[in-house]
Amino acid sequence: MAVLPVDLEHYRSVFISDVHLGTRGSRAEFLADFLRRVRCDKLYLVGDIVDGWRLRKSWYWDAFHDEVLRLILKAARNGTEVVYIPGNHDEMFRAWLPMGLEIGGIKLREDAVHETADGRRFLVMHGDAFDSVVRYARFLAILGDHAYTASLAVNRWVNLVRRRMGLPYRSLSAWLKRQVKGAVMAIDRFETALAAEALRRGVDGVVCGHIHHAEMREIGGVLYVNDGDWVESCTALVEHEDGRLELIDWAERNRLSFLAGRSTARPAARNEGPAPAIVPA
Ligand SMILES: [Mn+2]
Repeated sequence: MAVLPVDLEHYRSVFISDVHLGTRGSRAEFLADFLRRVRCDKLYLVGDIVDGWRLRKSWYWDAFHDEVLRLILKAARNGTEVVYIPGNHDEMFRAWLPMGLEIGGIKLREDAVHETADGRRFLVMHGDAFDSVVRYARFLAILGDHAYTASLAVNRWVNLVRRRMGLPYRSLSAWLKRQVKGAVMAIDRFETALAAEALRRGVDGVVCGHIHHAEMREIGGVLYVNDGDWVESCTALVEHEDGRLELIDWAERNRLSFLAGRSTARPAARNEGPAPAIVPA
């Protein structure tokens, strides 16, 4: 391994997903920071990197979105093996899978099997194929207690209005509580379904994304790993030289604030190039 400048980190492999480039929600500036400071032998893009659904409605693209693509292409050029596994938001690339397409050194794959340095085999897939088990709005699980607390206040107002209209009392907070519980159960079903798929394929674990919920835990004898997202959190899965897997929260580690106003400044040291080809006319 080459000696790196002090501020660069090297990993055997890196897994990221759910970046949703092309939407305002994408924390592309944080991901660009991550990609600038991390080097790896293998980079897995585990789906929903570009949000193609939004191509039909609104499209958001700034210099940081540009920077993310530029850094990924640069990594591929500099010897990182880049594997792109499309998700449901970038499913337009799935149509090209049978071609075995390779763009700018980036290999397009439906899924992959990654072998760690310590010999464990992991199925790598986005995970939306198991959507049927996720029936609840995922965000409710994240809101959790806050939603419940907020609902108590809303509940008072709703029922005040209902009483004035001569309608019977209805507990909104009880309804919300059921929804949150349902969402937590849905996440659990998703995780269990992916672990079962790993078991079915005879591998030691699974690495996926899709539900924006970073996690690493053993389920039924296999290791379930979700690399999280770059919208609600800034998480990546890394594999150390010895094969050890670790979830990294880039925002937390670097004290990057989600509350800080989104910088409109263009990233430094960036060459003004043509707009990316995927920007619609
Ligand atoms: Mn997805």
